[in-house]
Order: sequence, then C-alpha cells, then structure tokens
Amino acid sequence: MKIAIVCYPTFGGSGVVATELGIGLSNRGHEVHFITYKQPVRLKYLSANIHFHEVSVPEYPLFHYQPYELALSTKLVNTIKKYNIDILHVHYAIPHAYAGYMAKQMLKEDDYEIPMMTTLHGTDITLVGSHNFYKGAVNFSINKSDCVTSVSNSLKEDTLRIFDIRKDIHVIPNFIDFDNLINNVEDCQRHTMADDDEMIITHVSNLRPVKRLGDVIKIFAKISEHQKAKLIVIGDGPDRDNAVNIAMELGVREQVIFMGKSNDIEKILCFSDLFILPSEKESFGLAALEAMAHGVPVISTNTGGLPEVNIHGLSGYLSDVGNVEEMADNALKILKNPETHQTFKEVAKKRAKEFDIKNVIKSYETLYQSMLVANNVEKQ
Ligand code: GMT
Repeated sequence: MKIAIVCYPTFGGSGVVATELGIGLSNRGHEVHFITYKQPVRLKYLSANIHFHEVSVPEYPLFHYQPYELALSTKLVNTIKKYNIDILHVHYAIPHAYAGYMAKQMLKEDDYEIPMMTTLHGTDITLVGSHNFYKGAVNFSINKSDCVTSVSNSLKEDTLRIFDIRKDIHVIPNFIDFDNLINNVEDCQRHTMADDDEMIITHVSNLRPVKRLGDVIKIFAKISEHQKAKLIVIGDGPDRDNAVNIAMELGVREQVIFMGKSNDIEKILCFSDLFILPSEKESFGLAALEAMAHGVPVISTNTGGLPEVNIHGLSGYLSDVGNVEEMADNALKILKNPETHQTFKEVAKKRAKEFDIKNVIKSYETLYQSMLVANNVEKQ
C-alpha cells in the first residue's frame, strides 16, 4: 500500500509513534510518505520506501499566525495525487484531522477518493482538544474520519465522554520495535554517569506542567535520603528552571543532571535503574514503555492509560497524582533489595514485549485494508 503519514516531527510521543509506525510499515514493503513541516526527529534515513515531503509556510506580514492547515492541505492534495497514495493516516487530531478532511474534499473534486485514519494520542483530546476554542472543529474532524484509533482504552473513554462521537474508536496501543532496540545499546556506558554504588533514576518528557517535574525532583530528594543516587532528566520545556530551583531548595542540585533533548534515549535507559513518570494526565505513557523495554521498572501515577502499561507491584508501582511520599517509598522498595530489583527489571521487560511492533502493526494494516474495501479498492 502507499500510505501518507501526517504527524508532528518533534520529540513528542505522537511524532515518535507515527515515525516508528511508518518505518515499520516500510519494512513490511509498504511505501510511506511523511508529510510535515520538518523531517521527523526519529526518521534518520530516507529510502526507496520512505519519503519525506516538507510543508513550507512562508511568512507574510499580514499574517499574525501562519495558515499551516492550508499549506498542509495543499501539500497533501499534491502529494497524494503525484504518488497515487491509497491511505491518509493523520496522527494527533489538531489540526491534522481537520487539514486531512479538507484535503479529502479537495481531492473529491478531481474524483480521487482517499480514506483517512485519525489516531488520537492524548492531549489532542484531554488538554487541548477539549478546550472550547477547538472543540467544535476537533469533534467535526474526528466524525469525518473514515477510521479512528486511540492509543489506549482510557483515551477512548475520555474521547467518548468529552466529545459527541458517532464513530467506532479502535484501540491500538503504542509499541516498541524490539529488533532495533537490541542493536542500539551496544555502547552502554554507565560509568560516565554515576559511581558504582549510585542508583541511576531517569525521567524523560517535554517538561510541561502536565508531567509534574516538580514531583520528579521531590520523589528523587526523598529517595536520596536513603539511597545514593543520580537523577537524569532528558527533554526540555517550560518547567525546567522551576525544577532547578526545587532541586536547589531540597539540596539535591548536584545529583540532578539535565541532559536536554536527546535522540539517544536508549543510551541512558540501558543503564537506568528506575524510571519516574508522575504525570497529571497520560493517555498511554510511551516514555514509560520505552523504559520498561530496557528492563527499567517504572514508578508512575495511576492516571489515564498508565495502568494499561505499567502493572502495579510487578513492572513498577502506581500511585495517585501528587502522592510523592508513596512514590518515593515504592521506589525504595524496589531499589533497596537487589533481588526485588532484578525481578522488577525482568517483569518490566517481559511486560514491554507484549507491545512489540510485530503484534501491533498488523492491527493498523487490517484497518487500512478494511478502509480500502469500504472504498472499493483492495491493495497488497
Ligand atoms: O505528552 C507528551 O509527551 C507528548 C504527547 C504527544 O502527543 O506527542 O504525548 C501523548 O501521546 C503519546 C503517544 O501516543 C502518549 O504516550 C502520551 O501519553 C500522550 N501524552 C499525554 O496524554 C499527556
């Protein structure tokens, strides 16, 4: 099949999932076309089966906001026609489902019918999409999609609760490409980060308020009272400075390393002893799954889709949002006993393997095929 994928090209989880899905589909012989404003950060190589089409939005003095949706719709129409694309798959409803629907309508004028799948990722529904500024357009464009998927049951329930959706929502969880994961961790260099008697605790996010970075620092400070440890924070965002202040106030600034944005998260996860994700909301928690795939137990909140990924008492522990005491206690339960720690590591990895791309990608292919059948075309 020829599949056009629209996504955010940045470090966010939805862009990562879209990119890994596109790479996985291309490995299975499909022709994939990424259409977005920058080459996706996880897309390192283009090939005969993977193409990238940049959406440019030139500045014009009249525009206070550049009309990205218009440029995206136009680029979609041109690319879909030029490459004879079969399926349009947009990730993150805002504004991609809306721009995709507009492209579909424009293509119809030329008798070109293309089915569109919209994958809901989280904040496009919970934090941003539910806002009255966007809600009507998001509701409309989800209902106009030919097929809708969400990355967890929790997100599906949120979508049905918040919006007036008249379509089935298929739950397809996020995934890990285990084959490539193994190849990438050859040079795991723990000694560059911590002494032998120190535990390495990691947090990866875009450091936005929803991630509760302050709680990460507070949990770490409590752990440090009983266990020599380093905290590695990967990612960047608006809460970084405040986190630095909290670390100073709590006397742990020296032990906290802010790494900034990174494309080599595996190189840190491969030697991490524990992962902390105390988010306010989390539709799935891809960062937690990536940690688990490296055998890193997870201390997280029990919000959103996190209980569908992290299993309480087995791959890590789940607590109510803001309960930093309990999260620190649970972390110490794991870290203080080497046998317990080893068991949690093994179970975390085993649990993550249930989300192998090999199990998940076929669900997307099946839905693509059924959209084509509904459109009266069958493709290999
Ligand atoms: O919150 C983020 O980390 C970014 C955001 C995004 O859309 O890029 O992530 C959302 O999508 C991810 C991939 O499906 C999910 O794993 C995250 O849980 C979800 N974030 C939230 O719901 C806050």
